[in-house]
Amino acid sequence: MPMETANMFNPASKVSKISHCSSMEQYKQMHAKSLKDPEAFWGEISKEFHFEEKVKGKFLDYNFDTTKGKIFVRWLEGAKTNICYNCLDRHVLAGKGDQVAFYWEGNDPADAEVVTYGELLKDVCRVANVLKAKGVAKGDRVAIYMPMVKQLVVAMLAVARIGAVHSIVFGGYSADSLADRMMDAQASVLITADAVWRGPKLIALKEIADDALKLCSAKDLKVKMNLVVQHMNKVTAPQPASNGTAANGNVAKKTHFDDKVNWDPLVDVWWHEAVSAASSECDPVWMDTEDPLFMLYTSGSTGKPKGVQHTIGGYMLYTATTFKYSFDYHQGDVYFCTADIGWITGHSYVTYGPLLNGATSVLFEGVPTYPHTGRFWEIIEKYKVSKFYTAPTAIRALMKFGDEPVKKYDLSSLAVLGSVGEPINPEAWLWYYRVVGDSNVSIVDTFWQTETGGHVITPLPGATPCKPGSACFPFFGVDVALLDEEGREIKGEGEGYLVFRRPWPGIMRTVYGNHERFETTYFKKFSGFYCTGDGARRDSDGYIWVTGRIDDMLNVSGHLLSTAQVESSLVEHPSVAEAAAVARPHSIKGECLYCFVTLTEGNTFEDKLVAELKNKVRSKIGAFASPDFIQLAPGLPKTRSGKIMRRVLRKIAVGDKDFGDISTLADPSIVEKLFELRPKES
Ligand code: 6R9
Repeated sequence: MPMETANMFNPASKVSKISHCSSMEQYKQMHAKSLKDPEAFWGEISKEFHFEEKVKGKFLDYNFDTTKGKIFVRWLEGAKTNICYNCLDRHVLAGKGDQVAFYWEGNDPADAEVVTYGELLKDVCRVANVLKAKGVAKGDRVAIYMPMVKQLVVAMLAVARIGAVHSIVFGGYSADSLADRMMDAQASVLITADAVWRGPKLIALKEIADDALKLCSAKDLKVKMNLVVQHMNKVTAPQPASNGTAANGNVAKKTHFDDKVNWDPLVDVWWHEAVSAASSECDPVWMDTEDPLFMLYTSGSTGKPKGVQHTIGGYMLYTATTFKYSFDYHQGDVYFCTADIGWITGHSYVTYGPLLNGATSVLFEGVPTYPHTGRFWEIIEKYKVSKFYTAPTAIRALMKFGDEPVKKYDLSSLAVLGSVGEPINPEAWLWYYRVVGDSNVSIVDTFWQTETGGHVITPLPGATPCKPGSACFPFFGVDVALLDEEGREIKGEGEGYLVFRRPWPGIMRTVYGNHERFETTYFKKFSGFYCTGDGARRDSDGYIWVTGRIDDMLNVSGHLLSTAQVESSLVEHPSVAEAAAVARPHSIKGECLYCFVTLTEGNTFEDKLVAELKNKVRSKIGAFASPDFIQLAPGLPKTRSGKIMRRVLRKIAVGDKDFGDISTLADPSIVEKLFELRPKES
């Protein structure tokens, strides 16, 4: 293939004839216009949406420079809108009430449901009325802890409809994590479900939520209602195989759900009972564009998660526009994003972006390998999916089963394949392109963050010739710069801190309840720039290659964790005096956790302790954070000022003796000792 020798992949023929942006020329013009005249660029786009009142103040006002005062960003000042109205009513009023909004595909292939825009609107209004009747009003925070079911989308839109603020906590988080987030947000209502099957595993959401509510009430947070979706009676349970293991060979912890959830009549309310009694009409509350829409917690380098807060107007324009251009969305497409709504990708590209465009999507409850390793491909064939969006960790996990599970299905409907969550290695990129995409699709490697609201660096199908592993070029409105340690700009080729010089509409506005933390985390390091915390390289053709985090963050299967968060869970164990966590490359997860623990006097390092420590991290943070390796550390490599030299620990984790300069360590001899104590299986 000639394109391959040049290491450049031209935009696929499938989309190039019709794409919204069909050449690099057009991309460059649009990008230049978006920077030169943001008001004209986004003003034109905003005409597609309903604003109850027009902009009265400045279209864009901001300060990115901590030396000049408070950091702030305001778009569309004085305008009033409602994002739920724009996601639903606008399409229903335009006669699209019967169009499918979601094909819900259950954990078991036998479970499926279709939801139209019209039905979604009615359900949303009913739930909005239930919330209103409980006294939930504009600005109140509602926590949501749910599986990937349509009621999750309904819940978030109902909250937005009445001007309240949603705070969704991923269903894989532990009771502690849920309680921490609810307390930080001071949430007055929780919405959850009885339980869910994820692959062969049962996740008892209500039980976990009950534990979280106990923790909240011990700290004086009064939760008015726990609205519970009854889900388990509608779904097919995994069939245990005759040898007592569940269908795919993994032993399920529980293989049945006994229908009995604990019930506290003072707070617990069944969703189906409340909703069936509620009216299916509910006027939207017209909100200021800069009113908060939601907060979503993301790991912070000090350990305590940050409530990243997004506002309504800018987020609406940005998620809608990135969805339209990055996936080259057209009416008639069927779109499938595999991310859980509990993460930002699900917020922006399962719910808001697609619905704002009136798109038809697949909402998938399950996992890629259940009941078989071709499940994604089976779903793509079943619904004739044209745009597909997943994470490198899933691609790598599926790659290891070879091409055969992919080739079993007709994937000819695919035109755009997206990737998100971490840098995608060229090998996985090429497999995605060739095997899944039959060398006839556009791959979009979308770089962005919870904080950015939507894609900030991404190729555009039909326009951008791709290089495998590069996220390519900035999206409209995004002004990229690379800086060196001293804050000097690196022009042309080079590597440095990835920063943005000005706000795009979807950027976060604050850390909930802690504006100072927002300023210090993102703006203190380089005055006048938003700092992503990632490093990046610009090549001689101007392509951006994101190289990964340059702070103390770990990226496990595309989920960010901070070293501090993991370490503080470990030291909670009475046998642990001190701990240090680093990332070690992992063929499927991208990175996995490798932890070092120093024990308190009188304790011995044995398998039982290792198991307990792994469990500790699981129960404090969530199963996805479970460390792969834990090793004994008689001491940690610290500088004389007491800072742990993590680069040395990273070397030990991979068995590399090339430690570099360790002369600044208080006790350099500890490094050899640690190397010797590496666990055998590592
Ligand atoms: C959307 C999301 C953000 C961090 C980000 C970076 C990494 C995400 C990437 C990528 C390279 C990509 N990241 N997408 N790195 N290429 N296409 O993942 O948000 O969970 O906040 O994580 O993920 O390190 O800073 P979030």
